[in-house]
Amino acid sequence: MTKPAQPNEPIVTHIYTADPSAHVFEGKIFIYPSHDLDHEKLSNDNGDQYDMEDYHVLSMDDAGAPCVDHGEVLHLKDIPWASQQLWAPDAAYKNNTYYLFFPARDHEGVFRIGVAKSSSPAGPFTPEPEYIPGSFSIDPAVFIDQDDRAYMYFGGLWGGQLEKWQTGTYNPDAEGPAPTEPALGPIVAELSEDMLTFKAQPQEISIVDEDGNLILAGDEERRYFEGPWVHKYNDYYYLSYSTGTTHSIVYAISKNPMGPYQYQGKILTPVVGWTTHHSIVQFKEKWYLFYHDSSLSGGADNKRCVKYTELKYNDDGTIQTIEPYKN
Ligand code: FUB
Repeated sequence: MTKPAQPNEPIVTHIYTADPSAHVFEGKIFIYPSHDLDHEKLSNDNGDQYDMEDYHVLSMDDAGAPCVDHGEVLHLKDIPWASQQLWAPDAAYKNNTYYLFFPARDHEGVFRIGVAKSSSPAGPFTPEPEYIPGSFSIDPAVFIDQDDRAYMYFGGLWGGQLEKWQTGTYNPDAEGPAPTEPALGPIVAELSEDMLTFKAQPQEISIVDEDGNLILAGDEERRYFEGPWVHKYNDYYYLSYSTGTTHSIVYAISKNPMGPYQYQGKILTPVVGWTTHHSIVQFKEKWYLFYHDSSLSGGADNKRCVKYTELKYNDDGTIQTIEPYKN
């Protein structure tokens, strides 16, 4: 790939990519996306059409530089505990090691979260033989705080099975809360020093409105659906996520990484395709939103492409809403 990666354009076009987790490692922007396959699968609310089998790592020397594909860095066949669907991953650096965190269905069809290790941000990654004990659902995002404590945020409704874990154990028949009940929040767990296990039982994060009331399940413009991401700006933790059925990326802030978080507003308006999924990263004084849409495939929900654009804050710390198709 030699063409510069322009804002709001696919950063690569030779493969379909989605769910970008961007980080600055070794002075470059590294992107850890899902790798969508060019196949026609039954499309349903369970997410069967997202039947991915491997991960590629991408990198850019700078915003606007060509995007390099470092090739396949991990394949389903090499993960002993996983049976299918390698969904949205994330990466982190600690202990002189790069960690790739990823969800997949285990051999019982239950989503779990695994970890793989590498000495390079570009992989290849070697998976641990078992998933992280006590992990469940999808979309891991790992945030390492200034004090070096690492937190994993995760969880997604519907195909991501979050509603099936409300009692703490997996119930395949469980439904989500009624529209007038509090929505399910994302889950957070602090990671152990070696990044391979949870330090304590995962706990649900509360997201409240401007009056301190929990956001309700029927409030689909604001309630949590999937794709959490946490970053820090001016001593506040920003939790951003997808609203799923209403297709926006929104955010909430807190003084504590475990919450509660107070809802603030919209970061990204709906994109082409059903899913929306993002990450936020600072690089050389500027902030960037990495996101995906389905424009490269002409709108196929399961054939997406990663894009990026600059993200701007107002003086009061709020984030300016991005409308990706408006100049
Ligand atoms: O890519 C599969 C799933 O679609 C992700 O895990 C979700 O966040 C959604 O983007």
